[in-house]
Order: sequence, then structure tokens, then C-alpha cells
Amino acid sequence: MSNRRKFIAQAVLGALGISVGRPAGAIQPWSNRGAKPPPTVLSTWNNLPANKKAWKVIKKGGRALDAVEQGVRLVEADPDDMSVGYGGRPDREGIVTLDACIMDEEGNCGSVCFLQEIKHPISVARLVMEKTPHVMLAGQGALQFALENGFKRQNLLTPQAAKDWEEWKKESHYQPVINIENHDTIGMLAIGQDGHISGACTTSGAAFKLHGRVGDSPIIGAGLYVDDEVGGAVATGLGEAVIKTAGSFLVVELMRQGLEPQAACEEAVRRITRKQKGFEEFQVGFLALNREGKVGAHCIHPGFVYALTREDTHEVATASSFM
Ligand code: SD4
Repeated sequence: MSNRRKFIAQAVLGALGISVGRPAGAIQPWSNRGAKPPPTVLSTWNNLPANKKAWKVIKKGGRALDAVEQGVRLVEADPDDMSVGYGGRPDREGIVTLDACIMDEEGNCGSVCFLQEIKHPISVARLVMEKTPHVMLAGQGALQFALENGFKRQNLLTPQAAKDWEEWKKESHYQPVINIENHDTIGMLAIGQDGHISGACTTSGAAFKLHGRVGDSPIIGAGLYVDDEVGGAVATGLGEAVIKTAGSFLVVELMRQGLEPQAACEEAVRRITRKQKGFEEFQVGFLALNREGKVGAHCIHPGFVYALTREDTHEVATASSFM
């Protein structure tokens, strides 16, 4: 096509509002720009010990993927964290069911949902990614896969979680609580010394949910999304609301279009508050980390905190909120 014809064609497309090529302001992969992002660990809620665990891996020059897996495993094993792994609150039948997913810098991902009796769903999710042609295994099949791969079956219902369930049964009223405690589902993003990003997300889901309910946390694009060219995002809060807006994918795609991580999180929250009725009664929070190492954090209701670890920073900070 001659230059003149190309120019006219582009002008026509422009007049129609159709952009040609990379969108204006879209982020370039750091490898094209030469500046590596700073090694970083970012996670939902007050999870500094998990960040420290992940940071150890990063400091040694390990993969971001190993860092996020190791980091969230700490929370999965903690009986005092009642929203994740061992010690998580059960569903309304008194059964602990777990959801988790993981995604690496090449876009590989693995996930398990409705998994029972296995303490570390994140490691099962990683094996799904690495050992199978699939992305997601559910329930009995996920359990079978875990057992075949050496995971041990164990009772995940702690006395405290059983007590909370007994208490809940007196009224049997399911009401998503806004900020349950100062720790909750853990979503973690990390950038390694090599500049590459990975993420993980793991939860026991909404307390006293219907048996069989699966939330956003094991769904790639809802609870977690990573694109090494752009950055990553994780979500916490009411999973149904996050799924309806493909929350983490939305945040990453907004960053791809040129939004800063903070603006991307704000727009994703705005999308929920504009389109979903009843947001006054539920919480959703997003974290984002882009390829320059910039961080965003925003939620519907005040009270969502996150942990940020870097060479010179090790802090819990409060996310801005819509309300
Ligand atoms: C879920 N998103 O299963 C999870 C729960 C959560 O803060 O993140 N709570 O809906």
C-alpha cells in the first residue's frame, strides 16, 4: 500500500475510533526498555511473615514462582488464619473446601478448586500446571491427583473452626462479612531479581458457603492474573463480585492500556460499584504490580490492608477505598 493510501486508511480508522497497532500509552515490556523492575513481594492483608518467606527466595536469586508458592504455603499451614488452608472456616456442612491458583511469567497456570483434606492446595495447583495438560482440577479429581502425587490426606477442620461453625449453625444465616479480620485470602505477586513476575492465590473461600461453592480465588483472571509484559493483579473479598467483572484480568488489561496500577485498581472497583447492586454490603479489594514495580491498591470499603516488601521497604499499608 502506498504511504498516501496507508495514511488515508489510518485516518479513516482513526475517525471511526479504531486505533491501529499498540494502544496509546500502552506499557512496553521492561526487556524492551532495558530497565529492570525492583525485586518485590506484594500480598493481600497483613501477611508480612508470608512476604518474608517469599523474600528469602527472591534474595537468593530464586524464581518469583517459587517465592509466591513458598510465601502462601506459610499461610495455608497457619491454623490461626481462618480464611486459608488448614484452620479455614468450613462450608455450611462443616467441610473445609479449598481453592487456589498460580501463574508464572510465561503465562503458564494451574488451579484447584473445591479441594478437601489437603493442606497445601497451592502446591497441588502448581503440579497441575507443571505435570498435566490442564489448567484446573476440581473436587474429587483434584484430591485423587494430589494423593497420586504424594500429598497426604488430613483433617483440616480445627477445633476453633468447628466451634465457629457450631455457633453459626444456631442461626444459619449466610452473610458475607466485609472485613472479616486483619488477615484473609492471600493473593501474592512477586518480581524476582531477573525482573520476571509470578502470582499465587489461595483461600478456604467464604465461610459457611453452600457445599460446592467455588469463588474467584482459583479462577485465572478473577482472583489472579499475571502477564509478564504488563504486570499482575490479585483480588480479595466477595468472590462472586470479582468473577462477575473478571477482576484481576480487568486490572491487568487496564494497565496494558496505559493506566497506572493505582488507577487500574480504582477503575476495576468502580466497575463493580457501577454495575453490581448491593456493593454497600460487601467488600472487594484489588492489588496490582506493574512491570516498573509500581503498586496499586484499592477496595470498596475502608479496611483492606496489604503487605509490601522490597530491599528497603517492609511494611503493611492501607489501601484507598471507594466508600
Ligand atoms: C472467595 N475471594 O472465596 C474469596 C474470599 C476472600 O477475602 O477473598 N475473602 O470469595
